[in-house]
Amino acid sequence: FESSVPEPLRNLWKKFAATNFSNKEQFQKEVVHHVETTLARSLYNCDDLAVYSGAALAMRDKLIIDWNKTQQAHTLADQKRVYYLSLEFLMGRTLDNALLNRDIKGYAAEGVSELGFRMEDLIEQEHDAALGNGGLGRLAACFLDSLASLSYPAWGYGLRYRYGIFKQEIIDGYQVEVPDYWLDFNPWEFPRHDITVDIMFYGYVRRYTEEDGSTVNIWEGGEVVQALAYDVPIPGYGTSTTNNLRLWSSKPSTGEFDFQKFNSGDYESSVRDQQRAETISAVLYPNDNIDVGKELRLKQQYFWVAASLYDIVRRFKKSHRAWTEFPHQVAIQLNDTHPTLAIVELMRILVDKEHLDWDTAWNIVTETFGYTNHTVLPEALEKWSVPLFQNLLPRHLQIIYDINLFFLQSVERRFPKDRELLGRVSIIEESNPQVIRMAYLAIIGSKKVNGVAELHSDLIKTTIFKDFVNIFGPDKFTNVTNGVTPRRWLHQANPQLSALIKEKLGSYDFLKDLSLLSGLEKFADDKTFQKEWMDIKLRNKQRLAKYIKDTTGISVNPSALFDIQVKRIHEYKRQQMNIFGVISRYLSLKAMTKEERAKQVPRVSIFGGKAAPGYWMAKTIIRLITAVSEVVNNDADIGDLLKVVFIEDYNVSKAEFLCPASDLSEHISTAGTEASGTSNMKFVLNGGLIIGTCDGANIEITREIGEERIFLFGNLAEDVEDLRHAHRYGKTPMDPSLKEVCDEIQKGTFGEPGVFAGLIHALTEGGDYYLVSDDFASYLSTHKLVDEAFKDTAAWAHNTIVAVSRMGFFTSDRAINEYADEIWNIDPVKVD
Ligand code: AZC
Repeated sequence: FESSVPEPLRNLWKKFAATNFSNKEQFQKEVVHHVETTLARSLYNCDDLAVYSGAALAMRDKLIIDWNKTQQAHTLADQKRVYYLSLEFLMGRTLDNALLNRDIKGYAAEGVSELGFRMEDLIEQEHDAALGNGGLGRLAACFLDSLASLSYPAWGYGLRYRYGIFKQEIIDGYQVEVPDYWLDFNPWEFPRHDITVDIMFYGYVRRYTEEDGSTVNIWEGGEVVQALAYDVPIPGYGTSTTNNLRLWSSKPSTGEFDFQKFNSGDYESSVRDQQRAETISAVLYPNDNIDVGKELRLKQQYFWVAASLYDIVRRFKKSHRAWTEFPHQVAIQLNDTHPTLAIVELMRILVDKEHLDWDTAWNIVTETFGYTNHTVLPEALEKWSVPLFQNLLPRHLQIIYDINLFFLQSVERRFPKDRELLGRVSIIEESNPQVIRMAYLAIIGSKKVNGVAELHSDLIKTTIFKDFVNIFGPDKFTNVTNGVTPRRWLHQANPQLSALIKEKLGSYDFLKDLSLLSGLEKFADDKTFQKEWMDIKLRNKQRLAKYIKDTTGISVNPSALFDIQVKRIHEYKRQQMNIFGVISRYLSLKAMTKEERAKQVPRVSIFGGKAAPGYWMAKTIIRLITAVSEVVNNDADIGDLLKVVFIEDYNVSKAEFLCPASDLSEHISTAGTEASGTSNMKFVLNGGLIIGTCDGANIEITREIGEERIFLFGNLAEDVEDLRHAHRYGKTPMDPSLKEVCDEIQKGTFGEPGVFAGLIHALTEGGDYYLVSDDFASYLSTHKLVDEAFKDTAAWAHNTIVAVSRMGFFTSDRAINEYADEIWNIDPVKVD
């Protein structure tokens, strides 16, 4: 270690080394101290928010000591590290998670209670850190938890958005977006005013010949913006390893103002320049699974990637190793194609700045990167217009052209007679304007490419990336099925269930080794255990019922079957099919006699999720759900037999109380469209069953828990193409039950039918691209099976217990170990 403190004086530092609380009294002291000093409040001027803040600051102090220890241990160990580059980290709240991961929630809760507050209320004060859209961002957050819990030397790199994903309000049944300004108080980050990087955009490339005859390219003359680091400690569970998530914030590089302009009286324009710089990290793009191709987004990507690589390279250079050692010290994982520019930027650093020859640089690069693909949806695959790129990143475009040239030359040597192949695999698509296919660049520049569930990884190999499997061979392509962290998604979200499992298994070891859940299976028929199990489910449903009552005014019966679909609203995820199914159920209930109705299983259909602000069809789906709920919930014939609820502003902290409260959750994407899904795992882990299609991780969940415990329905991925074809040629009559539903909508039962015309059109003239009609009959009949199954409480309890006992595979710890062994080649580092 380099230290500015001379040896003899270090003892004083050691004597006064920061310590932190390790029991209730010390914790209370820290809380009071922070409330009175950091927050300048007092006993007489104190509320939940102030005490939350005091507790959070106390916890932060504790984490930062471990964070320091961890960074020192990692530096000393001098082992290979992994850097996880993700534009999204959907972290949710931190206090509860940190207390649980450090196993001090017990005394902390007692401590605040003695101070006159309730830990549950304090936790509720925290703003979600919502720097992500959906699955991709939440996966990154689960991975950080696992990396730390498994003691891997790892860093996350992302952007510190001033505005996270918008908050959703429902006004008159429609989604309204409200900005999410979350930084007024964020105790979990540390600004690193000493860690800044200048990042350039625009400019031009100057080429000159050195004395030795070599050509050098210099990118210069552009606009410079500064990246400032903010560090967020990530505590592992059952270890003191506390990793770092580094988020970059953008600032003008010349300080606050351009003083020249300021002094000459051009005040407004100097402020404008400042705002222009700050705009880069201002807002998260609110699109899930769709690429919009805006210049500012490309700026965000380069800004973040360039700052992160500068940081990674700086750290590597401290070790004074040869450049060829780089891949032995550094693995970089690209979370989707958003950080693909890192491949190009590392080439630029190695060739233009470090003067390595192209081939040596390229070998280093292609040994360093891994690329994870999260979707096969064509509209989500990133493509950047060449003219836009040329203007913003002229040198990078040249490098991409060279990468492409050498790649195509090698392809031509191996497949000499296949001109079409060259066009198909070129990084540049010959459209007008030309575009850069980022996924192809990511594949060519990476050592390994992985999908996120078995079916998805097979699909990318046989469809969108087929040619690349031919070129590189199958070993470059692999699968790592997603997982979720059991710390947040079982222990934190469902403390009662976690405690019951602990009682049966003897310890909380299952939170570190989820396969230990298998020990539950032998209790699946134990009546007392079943009762305790179902009682917990009921309490979780009661809590949700209370929340629904408080927030929407709708009364739901906690003993009804709770049927939940929460995720981003997207046509491929088919919330429209769910609400059509609800309408169909409503119509059949209406047609029944009183006696028949009395035999039905009461249902609560719960929806939640955000629509991208520009996604009109998704917004129409929300409107249909709210319109149906207005009608059904107020129909006296129906009463408790059917209630429809839309939960406003679905986010991580809401997912935490929704997952434990489901009997049934819906994962009903058109087969072959949902790469994995991860909420399916969370719901089953919390003792719910699934209705789903043969898609994504549903298939592996079925393999693990047994097909008698999952309600699968619908067409298979392999049939989708033919079915779509049949629709295009008008050969598929609409399913009669669906026709009935459409007629009812068009009759105006749910309000002005014109509002929903787009939804109906998509099913008819639109060609039913998502095959709602094809799957509808099987969807409805499978829901009937669910109703039947739910009547047999003992069998239901048995099945949910067995299912939970077989969910060990779906921990993100397993996923991270697979990445570590098969892609990154990294080992854990013990932190004392
Ligand atoms: C999502 C997939 O849609 C989802 O199926 C998967 O579980 C999740 O990633 C994590 O792998 N994809 C995205 O959120 N976004 C993109 C661009 O794929």
